[in-house]
Amino acid sequence: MDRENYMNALREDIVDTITRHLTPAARRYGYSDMPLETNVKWRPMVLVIGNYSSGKSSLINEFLGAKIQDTGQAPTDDSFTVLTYDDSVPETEGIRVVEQRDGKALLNDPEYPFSTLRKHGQRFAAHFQLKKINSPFLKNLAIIDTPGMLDSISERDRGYDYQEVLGDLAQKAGLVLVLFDAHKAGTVREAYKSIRETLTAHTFEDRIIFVLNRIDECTTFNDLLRVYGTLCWNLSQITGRKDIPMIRMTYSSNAAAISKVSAPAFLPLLENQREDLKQTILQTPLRRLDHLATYLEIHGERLAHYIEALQAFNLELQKFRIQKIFIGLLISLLGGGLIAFLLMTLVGMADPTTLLSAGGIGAGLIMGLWLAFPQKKLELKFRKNRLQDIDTLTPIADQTRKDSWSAIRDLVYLHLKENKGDYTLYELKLDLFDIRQVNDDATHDIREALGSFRSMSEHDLKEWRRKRSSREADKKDLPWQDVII
Ligand SMILES: Nc1nc2c(ncn2[C@@H]2O[C@H](COP(=O)(O)OP(=O)(O)OP(=O)(O)O)[C@@H](O)[C@H]2O)c(=O)[nH]1
Ligand SMILES: [Mg+2]
Repeated sequence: MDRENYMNALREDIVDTITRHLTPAARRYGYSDMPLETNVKWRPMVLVIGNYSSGKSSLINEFLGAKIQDTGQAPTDDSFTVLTYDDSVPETEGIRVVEQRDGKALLNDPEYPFSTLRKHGQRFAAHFQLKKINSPFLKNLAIIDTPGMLDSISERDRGYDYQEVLGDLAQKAGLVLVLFDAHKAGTVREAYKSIRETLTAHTFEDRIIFVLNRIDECTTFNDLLRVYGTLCWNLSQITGRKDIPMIRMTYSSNAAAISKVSAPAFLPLLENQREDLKQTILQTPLRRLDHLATYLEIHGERLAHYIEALQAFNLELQKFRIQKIFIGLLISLLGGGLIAFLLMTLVGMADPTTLLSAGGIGAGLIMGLWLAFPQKKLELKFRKNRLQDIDTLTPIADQTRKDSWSAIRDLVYLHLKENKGDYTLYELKLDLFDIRQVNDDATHDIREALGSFRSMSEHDLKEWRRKRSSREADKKDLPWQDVII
């Protein structure tokens, strides 16, 4: 319990840090249209994908401990179903769906992280739903069951972009299970591609798990080895890598029992794999914390770099502007002087006050004209030239900076080109200071808390809870300080 509380507290603190420190600046300066916490604020999610009839729903039912999802031989399910926890009915009364919500409500409810999926339209909304279930398996995570992958022709009839939906969901998920059916160890090339493209290399590696399912249908051990070998070959073809990712083997015992095929002799030897898969899924909240910490670090770095670029540009523009205004001022003073001189020599005007005011008015007019035309034109030219050389705006000394720059370069360019935003250099400076502080202190403290969590004993956790509740009263301004004690 304390372990869960600690993880939840840590998760809340990370999300809170993002909400309070990164999102306001990200939205103000055009780094992101939506709050940065949108994708990460909800509970950890496990996305289950695979060909139709690969046994996704049967396996999920087995984890949940009840027949919640429909199963069947033909393509059975054409909906994305989010399965989450609800304890309003005790599990002793039977595990079941306690509440159901349709896609429209789900996409519009700010409590859930799905608003970004609205872009997939009405047809998708009609194939999206949520079920709340009183299964203890879902206490700390949610599972998303997906419609099975069909051939590419039938995919087109769905009325929404299935691959893109998968990619978007994978981005939000803490773990993606890719299921293969032992009988058709066919590939899921397209889904793999869309997930590969949406997740960055770093997050991809530790988020995806390949599962060879329905292994009870292999009649002999030789048969299993053949199927396993085919799958490895197919995977190396789609991943383009020689080192094959680990493949877990499992089956659904309930489905196997009704299939009436006698269980192969090797099955008991692989029971540990099933348990292993279950444990990996249950570990998702902890892995999710690592992802969250990385998310905070990456966006913290990028956002700081982004603001730095805006600051550098605006500073240069300001300098240029002052220089040109100074030139304009000189020209208008000279012009004013010339007017006074001409009035004196050509018209014979001698009264110094009249001369001064005539010169002054002349200088003012020239300055006005300067600001309205040449100054504006010069500034436009400066913007254009500077944007052509945008890569020199900020120093890019190492690979981290290179990576963050390549992630934000186009955003910075567009923002500056369209001359967006209404902020001062001073505001940029304050926000940059705040975000750098988050990058230096918060991320370090969060990593430390994550590191020590793994080795914390029950006693340590109790002690932590005691200290935390006594601190609750005088909550510090910096959220991460509540966790680190
Ligand atoms: N023998 C055996 N049969 C299984 C296993 N898993 C699923 N099945 C059977 O395979 C069929 C398809 O299972 P589902 O769980 O509906 O598969 P799915 O991947 O959810 O299919 P779609 O929702 O259509 O994409 C059902 O008739 C199940 O009873 C398994 O591990 N062993
Ligand atoms: Mg299904």
